[in-house]
Amino acid sequence: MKIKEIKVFVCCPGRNFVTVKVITEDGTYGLGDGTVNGRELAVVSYLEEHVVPCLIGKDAHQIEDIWQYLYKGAYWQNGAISIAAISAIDMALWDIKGKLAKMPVYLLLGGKSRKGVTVYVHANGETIDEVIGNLGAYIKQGYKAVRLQCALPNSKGTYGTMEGKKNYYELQGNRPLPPENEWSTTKYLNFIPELFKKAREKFGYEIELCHDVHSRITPIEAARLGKLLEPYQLLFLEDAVTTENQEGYKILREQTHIPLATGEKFNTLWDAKEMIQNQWIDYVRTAATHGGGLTALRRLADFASLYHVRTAPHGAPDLSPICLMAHMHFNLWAPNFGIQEFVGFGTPEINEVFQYQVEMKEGLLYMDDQPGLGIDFDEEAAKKHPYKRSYLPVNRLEDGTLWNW
Ligand code: CS2
Ligand code: MG
Repeated sequence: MKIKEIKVFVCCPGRNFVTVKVITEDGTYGLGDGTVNGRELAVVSYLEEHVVPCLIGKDAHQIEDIWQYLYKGAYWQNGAISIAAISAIDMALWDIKGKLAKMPVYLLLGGKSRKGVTVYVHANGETIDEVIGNLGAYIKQGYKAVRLQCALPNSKGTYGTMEGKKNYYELQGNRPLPPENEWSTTKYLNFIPELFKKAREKFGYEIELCHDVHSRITPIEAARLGKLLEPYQLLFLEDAVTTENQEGYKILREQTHIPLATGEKFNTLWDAKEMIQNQWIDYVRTAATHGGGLTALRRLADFASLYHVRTAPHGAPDLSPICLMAHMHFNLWAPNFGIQEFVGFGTPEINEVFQYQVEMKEGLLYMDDQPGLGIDFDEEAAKKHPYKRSYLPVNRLEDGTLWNW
């Protein structure tokens, strides 16, 4: 089944998304997500200038060979931009294969290992009381796991909070230059334990809680935070430390038994290898969009399963609904699936561009069986939301030092 055409779209229904549409000679098409937050046009250019010309005429069924061709064949093969491009093509080819086989992709992967996909949602706020109120609302809605993030008091913006915006899309979609956040590790370490103490006092220990440190502290500071949070029995502490120096997690592991999650910035299995085989982490967070698509995620899940590591795919607002649907199939299949990050059912603008159907029942996400990934993309609706340059924030210490955001 030859690839006849590949279209690349970047649209901004609240925030920018990069979408790939691979069309075969019989008109069957598949969709993939290639969004890299703040660098979207780099992925568009990589796809249009360097990937698309090589794929026209290739057999869409040859998913593995095309993956190897785009990875090994690129020579300069690693990095967020190139892997997002490969990921988008890979998701689209799996979508096509499912459509041609008239099967949902999870059946092609090996069938269901579970009835539904357990998710965690985001409760955030400018104050601890606001976060606790949002946590209570999610518990009432039936969610089983919630991530808590709170703005540092008197701070200039803190990762994971809304800064007064109505939703993540409004917050992320209009940053013509990188906003500057301010950070104090001391204030953070003195503040965050109180958030989880209050949450457990009010709601007990049945609700699963997690927290994203977002790589903003050092290994020994993270060890201190881990010990401070141990009494509150988190499901996991995410990105406690940046993963450039992976040995940093060894220090963490020796100091605290808090479960650790990382990997949303991993682009290949090799990025994850050392941390998984040394069992320095408990959950690997790599997403289909940033980790090489479903072809690569399968390999990562199988490798992780050798070391008691479970998957907890990244599901932030900058991953499109196509990535969510790819994860629905991956998460239904993966024997060592842990939990899926979920930031809600989109917005009217997003759902006008991306047509898909998931529903939440008792904390689990379900989808109906459709061939392929089970999502569509409205090109005309996308045209109504043109790309708008927008950046992630940068973070500075109070003395002005540039820091991890
Ligand atoms: C975060 C992301 O959801 C998460 O775990 O780390 O929101 C991350 O900040 C964004 O994906 C960056 O683009
Ligand atoms: Mg994160």
